[in-house]
Amino acid sequence: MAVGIFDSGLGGLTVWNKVQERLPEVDFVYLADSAHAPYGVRNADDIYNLTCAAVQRLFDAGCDLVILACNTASAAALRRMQEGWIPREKRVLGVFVPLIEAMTERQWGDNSPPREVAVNHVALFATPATVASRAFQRELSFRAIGVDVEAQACGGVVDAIEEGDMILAEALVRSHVDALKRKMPNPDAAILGCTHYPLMQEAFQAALGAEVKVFSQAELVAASLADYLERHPNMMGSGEAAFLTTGDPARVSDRATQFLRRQITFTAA
Ligand code: DGN
Repeated sequence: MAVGIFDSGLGGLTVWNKVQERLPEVDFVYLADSAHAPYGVRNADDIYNLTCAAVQRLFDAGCDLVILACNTASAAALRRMQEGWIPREKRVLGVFVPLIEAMTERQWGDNSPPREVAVNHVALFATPATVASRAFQRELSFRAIGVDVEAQACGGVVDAIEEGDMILAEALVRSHVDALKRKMPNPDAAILGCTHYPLMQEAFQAALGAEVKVFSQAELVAASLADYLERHPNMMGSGEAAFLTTGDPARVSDRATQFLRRQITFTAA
């Protein structure tokens, strides 16, 4: 049994990289829907249909558990998928829960009333679709009070990363942080609400200033999945990973190898 990891492109590799460091004996199948990336500028129906098709592909590859390592899909599609699309014997998890658990310092199953948390002024950086969904603010409001969230839709950053143009990606990060600071001059925490953004974490931290605590999902999701798999030891395998893409495997392999600084070979999905 393998764990499926899905993203519209390469961003989910930041999650896979941390997860396999923590769980070297788990088998993974990674699927990048590169032919349809970026999802962040698509409408909710489109994102839902593409995400269902990708997750079905991972079910067909033998995955009983799939991580949507994509905030855009988690925000726009996961709830709807959970309302009846997911077969009873399969599990699909998103990337919001570990982030909100870390920010609010409380477990997901803790259904006590919302309460004050350590951070008050939070900058959220995400794709236009994730920002438009307001899913993060909705989930947070069930658990925390007194948190002012200012969201910045970071148009262009995912495309620049997928193109391997890190100079453009850095310039865009700086301009999105400036735009955020015009709305919220002194955030005390920032959320990198897109799995591509850990690749730009230094640029975000530099533009925000060292005093801003940056929450990045890769490690949080890895810790949460490790916790889940420790409770489900039947999912341990022999540490193999397969990488599938709906795009051009040679091109996607080149980019992935460049990002993770290790050989990653994609084949056609
Ligand atoms: N990595 C995806 C996310 O976390 O939202 C980016 C989605 C996209 O295609 N823009």
